Amino acid sequence: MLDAFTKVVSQADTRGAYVSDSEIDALKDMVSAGAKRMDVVNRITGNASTIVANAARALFEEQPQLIQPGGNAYTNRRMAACLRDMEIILRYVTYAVFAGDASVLDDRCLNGLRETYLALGVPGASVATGVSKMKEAAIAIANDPNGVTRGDCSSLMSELSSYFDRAAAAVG
Ligand code: PEB
Repeated sequence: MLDAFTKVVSQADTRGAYVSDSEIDALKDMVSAGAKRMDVVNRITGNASTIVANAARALFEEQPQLIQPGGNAYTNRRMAACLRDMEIILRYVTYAVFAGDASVLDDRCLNGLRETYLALGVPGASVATGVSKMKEAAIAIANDPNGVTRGDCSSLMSELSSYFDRAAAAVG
């Protein structure tokens, strides 16, 4: 598992070179914007069950066959597994934001997930739709200017968004 720092070191090592000035500058920017990053993690973590529940509700409204007899979220057991899966994916997205790097999400959550869903007969495209719904909700919560010092969070929001897109693409 890498974070933004270990990734720069490992890439420099592969090149057999010193860490470059531009890489150091990029990491300096990341450190100076660290409070924003922690706020994003904190807000998503603190609202995780709302994000998951609303995204699942929206998914089932759009794809009611999932909760009808024979559907992949029919019976409490499958519904619980579905909500749990969404929560796991959201949690790994917060880890990636925290580390400033997607590797923890890739290696520990997404790797083999498509194959798992195929084997279980769970429709990956529906999971991907659920993930995009969590993305919208998480961005709305993380990007809310109220209650925090206002600043430019655009690059952090596109980073956050890229982790959800990565998760959706891995299963969809
Ligand atoms: C991935 N999901 C399920 C299982 C596993 C995962 C390994 C099988 C074991 C079990 O049932 O617990 N586990 C999960 C994950 C990680 C992990 C992400 C990452 C580290 O370790 N059903 C739907 C929706 C979708 C869904 C489309 C959005 O209708 C999910 C939620 N996942 C779903 C369902 C099951 C499941 C299991 C229904 C149960 C399938 C079954 O037993 O029939």
